[in-house]
Amino acid sequence: MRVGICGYPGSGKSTVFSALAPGAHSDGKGVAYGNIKVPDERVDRLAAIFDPKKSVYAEITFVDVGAGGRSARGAFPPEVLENMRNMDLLVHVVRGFDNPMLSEVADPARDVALFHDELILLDLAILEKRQDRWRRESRKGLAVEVNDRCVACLEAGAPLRTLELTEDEKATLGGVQLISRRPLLTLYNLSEEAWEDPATAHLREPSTPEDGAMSMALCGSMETEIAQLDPDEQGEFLEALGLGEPARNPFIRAAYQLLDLISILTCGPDECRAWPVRRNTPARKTAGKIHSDMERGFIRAEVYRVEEIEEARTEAALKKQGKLRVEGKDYVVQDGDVFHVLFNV
Ligand SMILES: Nc1nc2c(ncn2[C@@H]2O[C@H](COP(=O)(O)OP(=O)(O)O)[C@@H](O)[C@H]2O)c(=O)[nH]1
Ligand SMILES: [Mg+2]
Repeated sequence: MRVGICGYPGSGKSTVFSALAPGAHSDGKGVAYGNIKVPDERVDRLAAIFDPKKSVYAEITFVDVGAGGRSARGAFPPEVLENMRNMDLLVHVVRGFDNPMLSEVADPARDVALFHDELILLDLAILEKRQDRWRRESRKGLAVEVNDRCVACLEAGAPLRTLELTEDEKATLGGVQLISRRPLLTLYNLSEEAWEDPATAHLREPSTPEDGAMSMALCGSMETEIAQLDPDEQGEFLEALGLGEPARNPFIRAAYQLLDLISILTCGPDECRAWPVRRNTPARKTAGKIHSDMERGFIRAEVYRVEEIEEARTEAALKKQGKLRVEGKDYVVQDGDVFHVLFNV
């Protein structure tokens, strides 16, 4: 799962990125990668019971797609677009502070509208070309219908993520990389003054996801300071600022939600671990995320919940109580399932 941090030059992408993914690295082409561990108290609770050699949290890869130099406002250079197209989720960092390097004052609504229009026009250019070609060829069929519907959606000013498509309809768009279909997290990067200003309350409150999009806010400069502190200092600092947690936590939760991810857990004497899985993934495919042999040789899965092992203390006791559920390959795994795969290769 790759989350792309994008936005106009000087909006604070690099700042936000380093605050959220400390220890990130760059590929030397101006693109930075970093993995963020997803905080998950269920891993800690399992570790308290199994006392494993290590605990491993689920990770998501974040990519600073770069701004590709000081481009004209409202136009991303091709190499940045290419990066953006390869992401599973786009995070649009919106400038909510006055940047002395830029002549324009901060205007989050303006940048959100520009970005929105830019994505729509990019997709429209691709789909109109297809439409023209297929009309010339008098082509008919589902692909043509879907393409026409997409064009109509974009012409009405709506991004493609708002268009509901069946699996068959989606398949007709197979290789076409449409950027407005990607889920979108709008991240308002506010100055400290703006952060404290009651007038920005509507930006700060994380919105409920709708049509694959949501928004939240952070204060990039404050988060950078927080990220540089030791864990215990962080707690004090957050408290002094009236923050319950660093912005990276709600940020990761938002990304998880928009990517439609859940976590399943595995445990044993070696490790207790959380694994990100797309919602509605069947057991056998889930097993393949852990190891390809487990998918190939899948026999069955044994499943229980964290609170059940906390009560029973051992898996043997769980089994005796009949709480170790046996599930087949088509069982749809649920968030927080502790999952053991029995397999044979
Ligand atoms: N006041 C303030 N300045 C910020 C904030 N975030 C970034 N900046 C500054 O804005 C400038 C551009 O930030 P940068 O992260 O390089 O932007 P990018 O071009 O989008 O990667 C830098 O001088 C940052 O120090 C913020 O939240 N508040
Ligand atoms: Mg940058």
